Amino acid sequence: MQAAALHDPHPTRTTPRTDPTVEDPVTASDLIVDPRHRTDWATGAVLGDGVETLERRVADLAGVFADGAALAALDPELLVYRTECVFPVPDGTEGGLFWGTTFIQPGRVGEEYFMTKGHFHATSDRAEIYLTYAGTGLLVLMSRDRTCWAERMSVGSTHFIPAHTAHRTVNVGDDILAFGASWPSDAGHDYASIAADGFSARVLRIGGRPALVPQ
Ligand code: M6P
Ligand code: ZN
Repeated sequence: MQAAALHDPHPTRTTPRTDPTVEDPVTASDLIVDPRHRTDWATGAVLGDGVETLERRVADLAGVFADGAALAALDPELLVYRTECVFPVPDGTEGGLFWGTTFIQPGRVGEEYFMTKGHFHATSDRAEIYLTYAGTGLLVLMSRDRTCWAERMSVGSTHFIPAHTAHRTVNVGDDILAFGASWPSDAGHDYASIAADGFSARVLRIGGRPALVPQ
């Protein structure tokens, strides 16, 4: 068929054409191909070509939690969170998207729940979307005037992170918190602002329950 030879939508494909877990109800055609990635809705695991993983352990998180002594008492190798992400275009590309899943372990540093470092976007006017696959958490948001608030995360909760808004996720449950994220490929991560000034509130266990506590 001539048309198929003219257009390969996935010229760099390395995965098999047929996913054995999915019944194919579609007529065989070179113009209809399998997706390059799949997400396991139960766990958030991202499967497919070129998924990049990143791990953040206790040793990587100095200065992030309020109680430095409690952090120092933990095994430096203890995993706090990790990501499985897809970067289909080079970092910094205007008009592209990145996506992936973040998995935060259950746990605390003193009375502060395990959480991500958190960041503004380096290109500050870029937004982001989150979608929870598993667990319970809080998405802590902070505007440039340092107003802090949080949204509850549970399976299916979907969150719009506006431009110019720092974001950090906190696992307040007893199981892994897994959430998907997608953000513009020219957003970048500004960790320095958070390292310098922090968020204006922290999620602490008070009376056995999580509370957003102004600092
Ligand atoms: C989400 C996205 C990523 C981010 C990750 C971990 O998946 O927002 O961009 O890297 O969470 O958060 P952080 O980079 O703040 O540690
Ligand atoms: Zn972001």
